Amino acid sequence: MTTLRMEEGAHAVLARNDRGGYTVPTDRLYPFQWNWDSAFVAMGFATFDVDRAYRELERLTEGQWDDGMIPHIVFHAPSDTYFPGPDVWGTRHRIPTSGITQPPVFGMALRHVHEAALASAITNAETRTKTLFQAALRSHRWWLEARDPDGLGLVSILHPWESGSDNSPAWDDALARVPTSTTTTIRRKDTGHVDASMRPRDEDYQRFIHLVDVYRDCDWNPKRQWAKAPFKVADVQMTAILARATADLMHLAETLGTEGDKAELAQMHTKLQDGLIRRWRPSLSRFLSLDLISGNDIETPTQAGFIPLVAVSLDDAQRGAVMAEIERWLDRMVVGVPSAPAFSHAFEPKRYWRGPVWAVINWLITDGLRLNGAEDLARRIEQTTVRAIENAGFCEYFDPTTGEGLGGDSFSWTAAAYLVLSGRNRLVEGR
Ligand code: 9WN
Repeated sequence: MTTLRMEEGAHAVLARNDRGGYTVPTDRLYPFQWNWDSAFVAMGFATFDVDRAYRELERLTEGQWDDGMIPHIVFHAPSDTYFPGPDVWGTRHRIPTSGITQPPVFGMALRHVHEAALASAITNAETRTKTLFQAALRSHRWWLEARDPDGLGLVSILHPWESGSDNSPAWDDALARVPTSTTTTIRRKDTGHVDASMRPRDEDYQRFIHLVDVYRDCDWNPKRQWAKAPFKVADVQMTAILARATADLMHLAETLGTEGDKAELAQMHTKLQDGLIRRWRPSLSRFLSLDLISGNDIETPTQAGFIPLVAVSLDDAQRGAVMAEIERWLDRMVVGVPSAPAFSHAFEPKRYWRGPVWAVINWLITDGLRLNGAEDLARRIEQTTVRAIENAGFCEYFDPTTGEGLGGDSFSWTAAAYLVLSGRNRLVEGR
């Protein structure tokens, strides 16, 4: 299919998943607004409809809590095709939301949308960006206060769903400590939409819901949750996204923020960068997350180890080592970067976050490679990602060994990734 037809297809996916100013990740499997999905989707919209891109972010902030947290799901309208729904979360915001969060791609998206607005000269852009900038700043403050109370310069997840890489082998040891008992009755819906062999196991769901039960019993109070959390991981992927988003807010603050905003953001940024730099492990050529309950480094190889490239400048030795390591992960793969490498004992090429490739993860990794001067490798990864989508369609994720499309189909963030990544490569190739 030609790039033009594919772009039309991507627009059609976004139109089909539009529920009135916000986009569901895909019909039925994920029938609400998800936090980081919407941030990527806003960047996709920005390639052809800047007003709609703003709407996506604005509708997400309808779910923002008074303490600044932007929840991982906003339940704008009821649906019975997903578990756990609002009744399980039992939160008390103006509109129903989940009680946990997701990677703060929001700030990255805001800069992207704002720049697209400047290029297309739409009206009210500055006012809209300023309002969203304040929402982002409040959410970043929440991150540092609620999720780095000890000042490590690393923010923690209290639930694997917060990472966005729910079923990652990186969480296996930490999650194994979480009991499987639940007070909530588990009624999975996901395996009615997607083959169970691609999804987390029942035992994982029991632990996921145990955590929800614990935090609901804390009334979703951040301090009580921090004290009670049976799962607490200082995550380098989350911290890197927060640091990158902070840098993007700093950029916006140059023209739209106060001196106070600028100073506050600069302080956050330095703290997060310092925290990340301390997580580099030369012997593994990756950055490692830290299990705050056991005190151990999480050495299990996953894509998260490369995400800090979006936020830190590597020295020459680090850059060479990371590039060689990514090449090793790409070896014999039809499409990379896999979420776990084929040489890992945990590798399952079709199961959620245990091997498959996500287009949005490649978007982050290639941004990071570019920021660190690895243009050729970035372009190669982007091109294989674009080709995988052209061959298999706008699937949720891809088997790295075959390129087969898996999970949900007509997926919003894959459509957004296509629009952004194919656009970049067209510019390079002059297609
Ligand atoms: C739980 C929506 C979301 C993504 C996550 C992905 C998956 C949900 C689930 O779908 O998570 O949040 O029920 O499996 O892991 O990254 O945001 O697309």
